Parts: sequence; C-alpha cells; structure tokens
Amino acid sequence: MTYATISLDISDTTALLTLKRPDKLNSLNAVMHEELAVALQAVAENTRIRALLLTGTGRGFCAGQDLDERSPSRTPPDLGATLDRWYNPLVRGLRALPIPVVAAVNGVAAGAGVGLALACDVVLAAQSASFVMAFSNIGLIPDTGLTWFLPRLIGPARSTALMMNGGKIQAEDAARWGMIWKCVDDENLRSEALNCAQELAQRPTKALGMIKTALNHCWDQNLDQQLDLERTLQRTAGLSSDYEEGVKAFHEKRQPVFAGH
Ligand code: LHQ
Repeated sequence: MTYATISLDISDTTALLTLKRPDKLNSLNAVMHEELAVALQAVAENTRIRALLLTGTGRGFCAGQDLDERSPSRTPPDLGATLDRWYNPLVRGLRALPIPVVAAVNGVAAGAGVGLALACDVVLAAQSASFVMAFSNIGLIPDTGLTWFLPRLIGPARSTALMMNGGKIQAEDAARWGMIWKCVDDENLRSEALNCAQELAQRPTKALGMIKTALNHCWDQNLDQQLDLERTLQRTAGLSSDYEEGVKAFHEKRQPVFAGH
C-alpha cells in the first residue's frame, strides 16, 4: 500500500514506520491518523514481523495534533470525540501489539507526539531531541496516555510541573529522569535504533509480547494479582518452542536461535 504521510518498510522480520510530514514537524492530521491505523493493522496481521521501529523525518519526531486542522470555528469542537476516534485507538494499538515497538525520537516531540513516543516499549532519542508538554500552552490537558505514562515513568512532582508549565526537557534529561531508555548521539540514532529493533526481532517474540502484557497490567494490580498473571503467562511461555530452544542452547553452550513462537 502507498501512503501519503507515512511509510512502512518491512525488511525481513523488522518493520520501519516513518512519519513523513517534515515541514509540519510530522504533526498528526486526519490522513496521517488514517494511515497509521492501517499500517498498525498491517503490522499486527503480519506474523513475520517481530519488531517495529517508529521514527520521524526531518528535524521533528512528531509535534502532536496538526493545529492547522484546528482553526477556531463557530461550532464548539468535541475533542473527546477526536481522542475516541484517533488518539486512543493509536495508543491502545501500540500497547496491544504483541511485538516490541522501538521509538527513535529524531527531534522535537510535542503534545501528543510525546504520548506517541512513550506508548512505545523502548525509546531512544537523539541528543538534540526534546520533549515538549505543549498541551497547557494551548489550554488543553495532556492526552495520548500521558497522564498515565508520565507519572509512572518520572514521578508526580516532575510530571505535574512539566504538564502545568508546558515545559520542555532535553533528551539527556529525559534519559536521566527515566522517561526514555537512552539518549544517543544524533548521528548514531538511526543505526542504534535499527540495531535495537533488529536484535529484539531475533529474541523470543512470544515471551516479549507477554512481557508487554505483564507490564501493561503491573500498575493497576496488587502483588497477588500480578503473581497470578505471571503464572498464567509463564505457563504459556513454558509451552513455547522458544523456551525449549533456549534451554537446549544453554545446555549445548551455544547461542539460541529463536523462531519467535
Ligand atoms: C506545526 C505544529 C503543529 C501544525 C509545528 N501543527 N504545524 C488532541 C486532540 C485534539 C486536538 C488537539 O490536540 C490533541 C493533542 C495535542 O497534540 S495538543 C498539542 C499540539 N501541539 C502543539 O501545541 C505543539 C505546537 N508546536 C510547537 O509548540 C513548536 O512548533 C515546537 C515546540 C514543536 C517546535 O518549535 P520550533 O522548533 O521553534 O519550530 P516551529 O514552531 O518553527 O515549527 C516549524 C514548523 O512546523 C512551523 O511551520 P512554518 O510554516 O512556520 O515553518 C510550525 O507552524 C509547524 N508546526 N507544530 N502541531
């Protein structure tokens, strides 16, 4: 399929999803939302894909909602409907993908662009990248899962201040605060992120998907519930051919070759 605002390139077991509206810092318009939904569905349905890498073109990662589509009008807008239609399915879709999703934040991420990055599983950012909690600058509250992700990642004190003052943090601070996995030199971002995705694609995919499930639930369950969930998931993991291969490779003192099931 040909897309106008994104590209989806599949090479072997890794898919590369690129946001392609560089002149608007890859802000999300209706077409891009449509195309992202189709692309995520295509990734979800393609069982050969074992890792997804998400990045942007140009000097931005994603500047959130395209504000050019949001000119003041006489009809009061229903932003709740916009979230229901586009943003919430996007976050849910990324969290529900049973494969690791790596974000390569190549430049500024603002508003929903921050949420998009943090909805990914492993986030790398270029040294020159920054994260701007732009919502309150235009009279909105953080969405795209940010009121859920951010306090869990960096704690309530830092989250509250950033959300209220519309603040910006640089990638290095984001890494130091535990908001992202790591900050890398600009010129190395693409290769490091690609290596990261390709390496994850060689790992036991089914187990990685279940790690995602366990972590998706860990914040709102008590220890007893989480232990029960671990038991259920581990029972499934224990029946996988990757577990069999992992133990066999250990005994044979060689690297395992995981088939992903
Ligand atoms: C943009 C945008 C943009 C259009 C830069 N739209 N053109 C959900 C539900 C429904 C509605 C509302 O929203 C949401 C969730 C949200 O995401 S709300 C938050 C929306 N995003 C923002 O408020 C961020 C707005 N952008 C900025 O604050 C700055 O552009 C940042 C901090 C991202 C980057 O600043 P600079 O590096 O100084 O770049 P710039 O401002 O010069 O932008 C470059 C170009 O990109 C410029 O166009 P131009 O034609 O003048 O070169 C901007 O107009 C355009 N652009 N963000 N969101």
